[in-house]
Amino acid sequence: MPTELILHHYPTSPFSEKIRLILGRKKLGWKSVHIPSIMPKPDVTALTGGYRKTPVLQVGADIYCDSALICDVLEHVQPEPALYPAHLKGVCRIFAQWADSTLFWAAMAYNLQPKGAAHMFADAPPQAAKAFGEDRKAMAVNMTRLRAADATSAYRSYLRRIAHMADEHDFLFGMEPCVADFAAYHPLWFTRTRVPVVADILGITPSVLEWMDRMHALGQGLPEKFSAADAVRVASQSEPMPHGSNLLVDSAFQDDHAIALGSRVTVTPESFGPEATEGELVAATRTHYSLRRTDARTGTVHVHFPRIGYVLKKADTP
Ligand SMILES: N[C@@H](CCC(=O)N[C@@H](CS)C(=O)NCC(=O)O)C(=O)O
Repeated sequence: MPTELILHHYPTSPFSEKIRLILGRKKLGWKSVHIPSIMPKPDVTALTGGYRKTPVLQVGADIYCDSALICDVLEHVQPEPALYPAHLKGVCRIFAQWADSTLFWAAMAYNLQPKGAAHMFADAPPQAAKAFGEDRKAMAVNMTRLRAADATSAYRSYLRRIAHMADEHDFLFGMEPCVADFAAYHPLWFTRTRVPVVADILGITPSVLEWMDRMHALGQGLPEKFSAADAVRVASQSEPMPHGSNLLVDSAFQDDHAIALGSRVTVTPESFGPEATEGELVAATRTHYSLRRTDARTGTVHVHFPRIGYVLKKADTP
């Protein structure tokens, strides 16, 4: 059974930074495949069947989409130290979901204000900024875009709230980091490292900066360079893990959509990124969906999505 963790990511991706630090916290070895930050991404979509967001975790012929689901997989692979400590189980997931959505989009609208965006692309050819802007515009479905001034107000308030937590203990909910810390860290990391010209906003909350230093010190585990071609080869030479014994926590069927297992379905992100993945529904559990699909390059793979944040439909329904 394959156990090698292959992370498809790129260095400047915030959600990837969340996962890289969790790999560090859990002291895991992993294969690092750098992927493009804009479309086209032919190797990624050969594995996922359409999903194009970053990061994606591959284990053999099993493809795990979305950092929230990747957290579940890593907790299963290496339970200690825990991302979801028993006494924080509910609150840390709820906080992480807020951080990955509300905090993330306020921070990104702040980060990408004209001064930040100009800095990001200062050394790149002019067409790079244009291509990036067009790519992200095409992804922006079902999204509320904050204006820079409103984003600044929200981001500042959120930083103060996080500071109230960081003032109390080393990490947000106590002396050890949990999933909430990793989710809150990555948008702030982007501000600090990618757009230092607007990072003065972090200076109003010194305890947040100290907490960020502690997060950074967790490291990134043991990455080893790997090529996209090798990753595709690993998928083609592996069988998907049997349902019920893969790296996900649950396997009981939960039918909220009146869609039977074995149906042809699509799974699409609720917002940001309209690309759908189509396949045969092989699992729909309390926490996730799994689709079986076959690609000329990868052979048969199982592509897994979290239930929350994704739309499940019968294929060929509008
Ligand atoms: N809910 C997703 C969000 C992922 C996401 O939005 N990632 C950004 C980069 S950090 C992205 O996909 N940007 C476009 C791209 O990389 O193609 C997750 O938690 O993984």
